[in-house]
Amino acid sequence: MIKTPNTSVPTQIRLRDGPNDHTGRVEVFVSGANQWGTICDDYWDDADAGVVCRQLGFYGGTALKKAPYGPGRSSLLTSGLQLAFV
Ligand SMILES: [Ca+2]
Repeated sequence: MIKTPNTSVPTQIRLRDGPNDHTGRVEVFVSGANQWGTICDDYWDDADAGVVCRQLGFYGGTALKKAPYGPGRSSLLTSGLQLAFV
């Protein structure tokens, strides 16, 4: 479950444009907009990365900032995302 500031909706997550299948830019599917969006790195930390990676079936994750795998093509940007396991 991903919590955004004002909604709490099941959604999809994927990694894009990384050097392997367990590294990349995090993108979330925003069902309201019906499109994939990228995550701004405000408040983005290892705790959030851990939630994303476990949701993708990995043991844990490390947060990288400053878009090392590019800004993505989507104009949809989710900012201030705080992730937690519920
Ligand atoms: Ca955080």
